[in-house]
Amino acid sequence: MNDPDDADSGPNGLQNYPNVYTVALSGGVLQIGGDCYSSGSATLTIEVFGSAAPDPSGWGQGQIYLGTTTCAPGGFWGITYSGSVPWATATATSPSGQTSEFSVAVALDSDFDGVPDASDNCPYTYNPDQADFDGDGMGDACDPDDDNDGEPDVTDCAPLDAGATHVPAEAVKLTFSSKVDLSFGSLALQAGSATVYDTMRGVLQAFPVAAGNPDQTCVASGNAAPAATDSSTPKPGTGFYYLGRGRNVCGSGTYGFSTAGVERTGSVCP
Ligand SMILES: [Ca+2]
Ligand SMILES: [Ca+2]
Ligand SMILES: [Ca+2]
Ligand SMILES: [Ca+2]
Repeated sequence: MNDPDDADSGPNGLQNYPNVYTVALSGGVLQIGGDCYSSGSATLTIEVFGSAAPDPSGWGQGQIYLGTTTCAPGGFWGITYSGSVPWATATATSPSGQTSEFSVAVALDSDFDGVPDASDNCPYTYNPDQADFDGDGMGDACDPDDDNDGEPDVTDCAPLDAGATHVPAEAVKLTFSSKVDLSFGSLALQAGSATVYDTMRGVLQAFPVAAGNPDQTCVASGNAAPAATDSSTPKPGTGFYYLGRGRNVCGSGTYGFSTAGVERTGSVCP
Protein backbone atom coordinates (compact mmCIF):
# COMPACT_ATOMS: atom_id res chain seq x y z
CA MET A 1 0.00 0.00 0.00
CA ASN A 2 1.15 3.50 -0.74
CA ASP A 3 1.51 6.02 2.06
CA PRO A 4 2.69 9.62 1.89
CA ASP A 5 6.16 9.23 3.35
CA ASP A 6 6.56 5.48 2.95
CA ALA A 7 7.87 5.16 6.51
CA ASP A 8 6.53 1.67 7.05
CA SER A 9 8.66 -1.40 6.80
CA GLY A 10 8.12 -4.88 5.47
CA PRO A 11 8.99 -6.94 2.40
CA ASN A 12 10.77 -4.84 -0.23
CA GLY A 13 10.87 -2.01 2.31
CA LEU A 14 7.24 -1.50 1.19
CA GLN A 15 8.55 0.74 -1.56
CA ASN A 16 5.64 2.85 -2.83
CA TYR A 17 4.47 2.04 -6.33
CA PRO A 18 4.52 5.03 -8.69
CA ASN A 19 1.32 6.71 -9.90
CA VAL A 20 0.40 6.49 -13.57
CA TYR A 21 -1.65 9.48 -14.75
CA THR A 22 -1.27 9.59 -18.50
CA VAL A 23 -1.49 6.82 -21.07
CA ALA A 24 -2.03 8.47 -24.43
CA LEU A 25 -1.33 7.65 -28.05
CA SER A 26 -0.29 10.42 -30.42
CA GLY A 27 1.08 9.83 -33.90
CA GLY A 28 1.75 6.18 -33.18
CA VAL A 29 3.79 7.00 -30.09
CA LEU A 30 2.56 6.07 -26.64
CA GLN A 31 3.18 8.63 -23.94
CA ILE A 32 3.03 7.37 -20.37
CA GLY A 33 3.66 9.51 -17.34
CA GLY A 34 3.02 9.89 -13.63
CA ASP A 35 4.71 10.73 -10.36
CA CYS A 36 6.47 8.89 -7.53
CA TYR A 37 6.92 8.97 -3.77
CA SER A 38 9.42 7.41 -1.39
CA SER A 39 10.62 7.59 2.21
CA GLY A 40 13.97 8.87 1.07
CA SER A 41 15.15 11.34 -1.49
CA ALA A 42 17.12 8.86 -3.57
CA THR A 43 16.15 8.71 -7.23
CA LEU A 44 13.92 5.75 -8.08
CA THR A 45 14.00 3.59 -11.17
CA ILE A 46 10.61 3.43 -12.85
CA GLU A 47 9.80 0.44 -15.06
CA VAL A 48 6.70 0.69 -17.23
CA PHE A 49 4.67 -2.22 -18.59
CA GLY A 50 1.67 -2.71 -20.81
CA SER A 51 -1.04 -5.33 -20.86
CA ALA A 52 -4.11 -6.31 -22.84
CA ALA A 53 -6.24 -6.10 -19.71
CA PRO A 54 -5.77 -5.23 -16.05
CA ASP A 55 -5.29 -7.97 -13.53
CA PRO A 56 -8.71 -9.05 -12.19
CA SER A 57 -7.76 -7.23 -8.98
CA GLY A 58 -7.49 -3.97 -10.93
CA TRP A 59 -3.75 -3.81 -10.48
CA GLY A 60 -1.39 -3.88 -13.38
CA GLN A 61 0.45 -6.79 -14.82
CA GLY A 62 3.78 -6.89 -16.57
CA GLN A 63 2.97 -8.53 -19.90
CA ILE A 64 4.86 -6.14 -22.17
CA TYR A 65 7.93 -4.17 -21.12
CA LEU A 66 7.60 -0.60 -22.38
CA GLY A 67 10.57 1.22 -20.92
CA THR A 68 12.57 2.42 -17.96
CA THR A 69 13.16 5.93 -16.62
CA THR A 70 14.00 7.60 -13.34
CA CYS A 71 11.98 9.70 -10.92
CA ALA A 72 13.03 11.91 -8.02
CA PRO A 73 10.57 11.30 -5.13
CA GLY A 74 7.80 13.88 -5.25
CA GLY A 75 8.52 14.53 -8.91
CA PHE A 76 7.26 13.34 -12.25
CA TRP A 77 8.38 10.72 -14.72
CA GLY A 78 7.49 9.90 -18.31
CA ILE A 79 8.40 7.57 -21.15
CA THR A 80 7.47 7.18 -24.79
CA TYR A 81 6.97 3.90 -26.63
CA SER A 82 6.51 3.29 -30.33
CA GLY A 83 3.35 1.22 -30.41
CA SER A 84 0.22 0.94 -28.36
CA VAL A 85 -1.18 -0.97 -25.40
CA PRO A 86 -4.69 -0.88 -23.93
CA TRP A 87 -3.47 -0.71 -20.32
CA ALA A 88 -0.28 0.40 -18.58
CA THR A 89 1.25 0.02 -15.14
CA ALA A 90 4.58 0.83 -13.50
CA THR A 91 6.86 -0.21 -10.64
CA ALA A 92 9.38 1.81 -8.67
CA THR A 93 12.71 0.40 -7.51
CA SER A 94 14.88 2.03 -4.85
CA PRO A 95 18.68 2.27 -5.21
CA SER A 96 18.94 -0.62 -2.76
CA GLY A 97 16.96 -2.79 -5.13
CA GLN A 98 13.58 -2.83 -3.41
CA THR A 99 10.82 -2.95 -6.00
CA SER A 100 7.21 -1.88 -5.43
CA GLU A 101 4.07 -3.70 -6.42
CA PHE A 102 2.57 -2.86 -9.80
CA SER A 103 0.57 0.34 -9.78
CA VAL A 104 -3.15 0.35 -10.49
CA ALA A 105 -3.65 -0.46 -14.18
CA VAL A 106 -4.51 2.66 -16.18
CA ALA A 107 -6.39 2.46 -19.48
CA LEU A 108 -5.17 4.07 -22.68
CA ASP A 109 -7.09 7.36 -22.96
CA SER A 110 -5.53 9.43 -25.71
CA ASP A 111 -7.80 12.47 -25.39
CA PHE A 112 -7.91 12.50 -21.57
CA ASP A 113 -11.71 12.53 -21.50
CA GLY A 114 -11.93 9.68 -19.00
CA VAL A 115 -13.30 7.22 -21.57
CA PRO A 116 -10.71 4.59 -22.54
CA ASP A 117 -9.81 4.56 -26.24
CA ALA A 118 -11.14 1.02 -26.54
CA SER A 119 -14.69 2.18 -25.73
CA ASP A 120 -14.47 5.86 -26.73
CA ASN A 121 -16.69 6.79 -29.69
CA CYS A 122 -14.18 9.58 -30.47
CA PRO A 123 -10.85 8.25 -29.17
CA TYR A 124 -8.91 11.35 -30.17
CA THR A 125 -11.49 14.04 -29.40
CA TYR A 126 -12.34 15.11 -25.84
CA ASN A 127 -16.01 14.16 -25.41
CA PRO A 128 -16.75 12.82 -21.94
CA ASP A 129 -20.51 12.83 -22.67
CA GLN A 130 -20.09 10.38 -25.60
CA ALA A 131 -23.14 11.92 -27.31
CA ASP A 132 -23.98 10.11 -30.57
CA PHE A 133 -27.12 11.56 -32.14
CA ASP A 134 -27.46 9.07 -35.00
CA GLY A 135 -26.23 6.08 -33.00
CA ASP A 136 -23.69 5.09 -35.63
CA GLY A 137 -20.90 4.53 -33.11
CA MET A 138 -19.11 7.74 -34.07
CA GLY A 139 -19.62 10.43 -31.43
CA ASP A 140 -21.03 13.83 -32.37
CA ALA A 141 -17.69 15.42 -31.46
CA CYS A 142 -15.90 13.63 -34.31
CA ASP A 143 -18.73 12.52 -36.63
CA PRO A 144 -18.64 14.71 -39.74
CA ASP A 145 -22.37 14.08 -40.34
CA ASP A 146 -24.17 13.81 -37.01
CA ASP A 147 -27.61 13.05 -38.44
CA ASN A 148 -26.45 10.80 -41.32
CA ASP A 149 -28.49 12.70 -43.91
CA GLY A 150 -25.51 12.93 -46.24
CA GLU A 151 -24.91 16.63 -45.63
CA PRO A 152 -21.77 17.36 -43.59
CA ASP A 153 -22.36 19.18 -40.29
CA VAL A 154 -20.44 22.22 -41.52
CA THR A 155 -22.93 22.87 -44.33
CA ASP A 156 -26.06 21.26 -42.83
CA CYS A 157 -28.61 23.90 -41.82
CA ALA A 158 -29.95 21.42 -39.21
CA PRO A 159 -27.05 19.14 -38.20
CA LEU A 160 -29.26 17.20 -35.78
CA ASP A 161 -32.29 16.79 -38.05
CA ALA A 162 -32.01 14.12 -40.72
CA GLY A 163 -34.98 15.59 -42.61
CA ALA A 164 -33.39 18.94 -43.42
CA THR A 165 -30.12 19.96 -45.07
CA HIS A 166 -30.72 23.41 -46.60
CA VAL A 167 -33.38 26.09 -46.75
CA PRO A 168 -35.54 25.06 -49.75
CA ALA A 169 -34.59 26.62 -53.05
CA GLU A 170 -37.09 28.13 -55.47
CA ALA A 171 -39.69 25.65 -56.66
CA VAL A 172 -39.75 25.11 -60.41
CA LYS A 173 -41.62 23.19 -63.11
CA LEU A 174 -45.15 23.95 -61.95
CA THR A 175 -47.46 21.99 -64.22
CA PHE A 176 -51.14 21.03 -64.35
CA SER A 177 -52.08 17.42 -64.89
CA SER A 178 -55.78 18.32 -65.06
CA LYS A 179 -57.90 21.45 -64.69
CA VAL A 180 -57.68 21.15 -60.90
CA ASP A 181 -54.46 19.27 -60.14
CA LEU A 182 -51.05 20.88 -60.16
CA SER A 183 -47.61 19.81 -59.09
CA PHE A 184 -44.09 21.14 -59.12
CA GLY A 185 -40.58 19.79 -58.73
CA SER A 186 -39.63 18.07 -55.48
CA LEU A 187 -37.05 19.86 -53.33
CA ALA A 188 -36.28 16.81 -51.17
CA LEU A 189 -32.86 16.22 -52.71
CA GLN A 190 -31.86 19.84 -52.35
CA ALA A 191 -33.44 20.69 -48.97
CA GLY A 192 -34.04 17.39 -47.18
CA SER A 193 -36.53 14.56 -47.01
CA ALA A 194 -38.84 16.32 -44.51
CA THR A 195 -39.49 19.28 -46.82
CA VAL A 196 -43.19 20.17 -47.02
CA TYR A 197 -44.89 22.33 -49.63
CA ASP A 198 -47.20 25.30 -49.77
CA THR A 199 -49.21 26.36 -52.81
CA MET A 200 -50.67 29.85 -53.06
CA ARG A 201 -53.17 31.22 -55.54
CA GLY A 202 -53.87 34.78 -56.58
CA VAL A 203 -55.60 36.75 -59.29
CA LEU A 204 -53.52 37.65 -62.33
CA GLN A 205 -54.93 41.17 -62.44
CA ALA A 206 -53.53 41.81 -58.93
CA PHE A 207 -49.89 41.78 -60.00
CA PRO A 208 -47.35 42.40 -58.63
CA VAL A 209 -47.55 39.44 -56.26
CA ALA A 210 -47.07 40.79 -52.77
CA ALA A 211 -47.92 39.69 -49.25
CA GLY A 212 -51.12 41.30 -48.07
CA ASN A 213 -52.83 41.32 -51.44
CA PRO A 214 -56.44 40.44 -50.60
CA ASP A 215 -56.76 38.20 -53.66
CA GLN A 216 -54.28 35.64 -52.31
CA THR A 217 -55.49 32.25 -51.07
CA CYS A 218 -53.52 29.37 -49.58
CA VAL A 219 -54.53 26.35 -51.65
CA ALA A 220 -52.33 23.80 -49.87
CA SER A 221 -50.27 24.23 -46.71
CA GLY A 222 -47.62 21.84 -45.45
CA ASN A 223 -48.30 19.16 -48.06
CA ALA A 224 -45.91 16.22 -48.00
CA ALA A 225 -45.90 16.28 -51.80
CA PRO A 226 -45.24 19.27 -54.08
CA ALA A 227 -48.81 19.26 -55.35
CA ALA A 228 -52.20 20.81 -54.81
CA THR A 229 -55.77 20.46 -55.97
CA ASP A 230 -57.92 23.53 -56.52
CA SER A 231 -61.39 23.36 -58.05
CA SER A 232 -62.04 27.11 -57.81
CA THR A 233 -62.57 28.97 -61.03
CA PRO A 234 -61.69 32.62 -61.64
CA LYS A 235 -64.37 35.21 -62.29
CA PRO A 236 -65.09 35.81 -65.94
CA GLY A 237 -62.44 37.98 -67.54
CA THR A 238 -59.82 37.15 -64.89
CA GLY A 239 -57.34 34.35 -64.28
CA PHE A 240 -55.45 32.71 -61.46
CA TYR A 241 -51.77 32.37 -60.91
CA TYR A 242 -50.33 29.58 -58.72
CA LEU A 243 -47.03 29.65 -56.85
CA GLY A 244 -45.43 26.86 -54.86
CA ARG A 245 -42.65 26.81 -52.32
CA GLY A 246 -40.86 24.35 -50.04
CA ARG A 247 -40.53 24.67 -46.28
CA ASN A 248 -38.55 22.85 -43.57
CA VAL A 249 -37.14 23.47 -40.09
CA CYS A 250 -34.44 25.67 -41.61
CA GLY A 251 -36.91 28.06 -43.20
CA SER A 252 -39.29 28.71 -46.07
CA GLY A 253 -38.27 28.88 -49.70
CA THR A 254 -39.18 31.71 -52.00
CA TYR A 255 -42.27 31.88 -54.21
CA GLY A 256 -39.93 33.11 -56.88
CA PHE A 257 -39.17 36.41 -58.57
CA SER A 258 -40.84 38.58 -61.16
CA THR A 259 -39.11 39.20 -64.47
CA ALA A 260 -38.04 42.52 -62.94
CA GLY A 261 -36.30 40.59 -60.16
CA VAL A 262 -38.75 41.49 -57.40
CA GLU A 263 -39.49 38.62 -55.00
CA ARG A 264 -43.03 37.34 -55.03
CA THR A 265 -44.31 37.17 -51.49
CA GLY A 266 -47.41 35.93 -49.76
CA SER A 267 -48.54 35.55 -46.19
CA VAL A 268 -51.62 33.39 -46.72
CA CYS A 269 -49.81 30.07 -46.20
CA PRO A 270 -48.28 29.89 -42.71
CA1 LIG B 1 -13.19 10.92 -26.71
CA1 LIG C 1 -22.64 9.61 -34.81
CA1 LIG D 1 -25.99 16.06 -41.71
CA1 LIG E 1 -29.59 17.68 -41.30
